[in-house]
Amino acid sequence: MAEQRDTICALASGPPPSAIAIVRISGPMVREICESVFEAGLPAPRRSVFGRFLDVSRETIDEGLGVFMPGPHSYTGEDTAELYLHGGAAAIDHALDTLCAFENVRLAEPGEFTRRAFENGRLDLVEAEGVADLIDAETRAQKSLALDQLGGSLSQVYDGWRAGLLEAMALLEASIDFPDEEDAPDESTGPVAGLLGRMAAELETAIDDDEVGERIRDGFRVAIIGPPNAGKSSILNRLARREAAIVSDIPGTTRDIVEVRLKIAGQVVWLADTAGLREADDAIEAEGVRRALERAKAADLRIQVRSPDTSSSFEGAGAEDICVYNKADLEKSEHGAEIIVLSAETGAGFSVLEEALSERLTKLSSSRTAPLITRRRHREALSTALFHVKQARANLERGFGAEIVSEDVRLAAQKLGALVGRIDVEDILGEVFSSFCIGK
Ligand SMILES: Nc1nc2c(ncn2[C@@H]2O[C@H](COP(=O)(O)OP(=O)(O)OP(=O)(O)O)[C@@H](O)[C@H]2O)c(=O)[nH]1
Ligand SMILES: [Mg+2]
Repeated sequence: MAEQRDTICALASGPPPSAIAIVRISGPMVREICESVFEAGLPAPRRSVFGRFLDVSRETIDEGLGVFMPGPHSYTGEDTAELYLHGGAAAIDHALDTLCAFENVRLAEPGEFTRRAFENGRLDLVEAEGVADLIDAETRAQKSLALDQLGGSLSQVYDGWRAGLLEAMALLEASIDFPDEEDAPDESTGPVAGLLGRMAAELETAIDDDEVGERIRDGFRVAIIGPPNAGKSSILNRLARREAAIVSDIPGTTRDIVEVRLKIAGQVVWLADTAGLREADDAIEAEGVRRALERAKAADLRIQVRSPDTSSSFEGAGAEDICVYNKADLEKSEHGAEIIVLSAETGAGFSVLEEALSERLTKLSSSRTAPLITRRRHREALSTALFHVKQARANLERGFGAEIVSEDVRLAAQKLGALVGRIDVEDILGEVFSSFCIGK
């Protein structure tokens, strides 16, 4: 007989003290535990019952609601129970000590409940990542992206591509099985070429997405850039509403990149202050300038700053950059409508700058429609799959045999399968679930 699986338990709600604490249990011992710990015995499935929770010596742990959810229709797919206690440390400890005293019961590892849900087919790997993202979500945009992913819309797209590749493989197999029939290869490679062409185009479109999904999940990168002393650090501080960067009248004050995390237009934004751009004499400043240029290049959006003590030309600014002319309190000057005139000293013009930032971020975040790629793991798997699809197409065009063509199609399908967690997943499971919190 197979060894009995451990039953796991954990505090599933936030750290104490809290109004209510939820202790969660999953595994084969759940029925026995409920019969013993719930004073009124095992409750009817999925009905919450109020009563006392008792330890082995029949001492009261606490009173509260208890729920029993039999597998396979539970979160983990196993028998599961939840105890709603008062959220104090003593009650929680007493409950967990009591549970762990049962045979084969132990505290859960991080993400272990969701890992069991995956292993029992309740969630695929991409949906499980959606659970983690939903717990981490701070903005509505992140939440709706995570809910989409948890609901399976991303998995459906990936599975759809995999199905197309399996179809191509079946067609190729057919041509291997009938090598003598003159017309068999043509009959099958025609549709295969079409299928692979469509697949390559779809994968390419998905990958070439300006990484909008990752930006919504991890934050958009905005860089403040311009010559020394223009007031870049002062602008960062005012937008961040705190003195995050050092401000001084000495040109070349900022060397390292100073980054603050903000929420603008419902999006997470990493706003970076950078070293003033000039031909630097000393090596440290030169390194600062190099980093500034690198960050500006990697940014999703740039704020170009000029002021009366710098050249007023916005030469080098891109069409998408926000151009601001700072220190307007010092000098009245005429500028085109596309330039935002402001003063980091008085705060004048900042509402216009914040409005412009909101508008650009809204445009960036809505430039693609769901489902969006949300993680590097997905992007890498899709890129590898695309590589193999292209390789298969090329081999087909060169007139290579179906066995050779089919090998690349198989590798592409395998990559998509592993992405969703259908095959060959052991090595990535640890990576996916280790970032979860205990009790999830
Ligand atoms: N009058 C006035 N002074 C400003 C304004 N913004 C910044 N300053 C001053 O200009 C000087 C330079 O400001 P910083 O914010 O350090 O400029 P920076 O662009 O970060 O300079 P570097 O880090 O050297 O590249 C400081 O003395 C600020 O107090 C403004 O709007 N009006
Ligand atoms: Mg500075």
